[in-house]
Amino acid sequence: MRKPLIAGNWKLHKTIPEALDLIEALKKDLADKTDIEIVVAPVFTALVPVAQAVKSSNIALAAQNCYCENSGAFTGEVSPALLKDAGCSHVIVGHSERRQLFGENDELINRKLKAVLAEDLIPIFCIGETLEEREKDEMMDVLKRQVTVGLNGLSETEMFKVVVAYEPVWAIGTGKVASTDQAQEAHAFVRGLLAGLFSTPVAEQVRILYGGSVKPDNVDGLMAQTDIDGTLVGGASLKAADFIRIAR
Ligand code: G2H
Repeated sequence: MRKPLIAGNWKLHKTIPEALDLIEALKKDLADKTDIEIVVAPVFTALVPVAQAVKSSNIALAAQNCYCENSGAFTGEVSPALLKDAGCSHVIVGHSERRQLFGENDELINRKLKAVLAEDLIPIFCIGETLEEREKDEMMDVLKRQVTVGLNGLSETEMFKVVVAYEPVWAIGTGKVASTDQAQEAHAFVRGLLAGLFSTPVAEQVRILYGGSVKPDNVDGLMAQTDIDGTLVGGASLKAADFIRIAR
């Protein structure tokens, strides 16, 4: 019922020529893959050339971040309108690296989500607890706060467009993937939150991706879980062979 989505978050990696090499490899080997949605998120400077390269392919383009205003005196920021102009259809919002390294809080992330939706772009809304929060048994409180504040004020129609990504911070780039049970438990909890905050149809239709050290050798177990609808892949999305295997 929910079409799986696999997104590659290239983070701060790849020059334009490197990005184009990777995208050519993905286009070649994933052209027949129409039963899933494939999204890649290059650095800002590679968005326009990659947008040209994925035109008429089954690969969609995401930005890794944006600001919550479309124009004005906001030195160094990029807006949803400009990302759309560059060829993006998706934007990652609230990634834990933005939250932890750049001080983004739930309120700012909520404003960004609304700005992305106002441009008819699809937000990939990231949530997840830190190791300290998990060890203090606060995982559910943290996820509840992130979901409640992050999605505050969104209409049900807007919610159908949102993609949620659960990324436990302790599993990001560490090689420590959440067990399939841990991931399923968190995804089911988030789906329950969506039902309570919005409606059963929203909870049933919104895709919840798992992210955090997803690799070719752990993706099958994750994807077998009822509430895991795809993956947000960092490190393993930088190598064509790994990302292709994960997508397949
Ligand atoms: C989590 C993930 C992609 P990685 O940040 O968003 O990265 O797969 O390297 O843990």
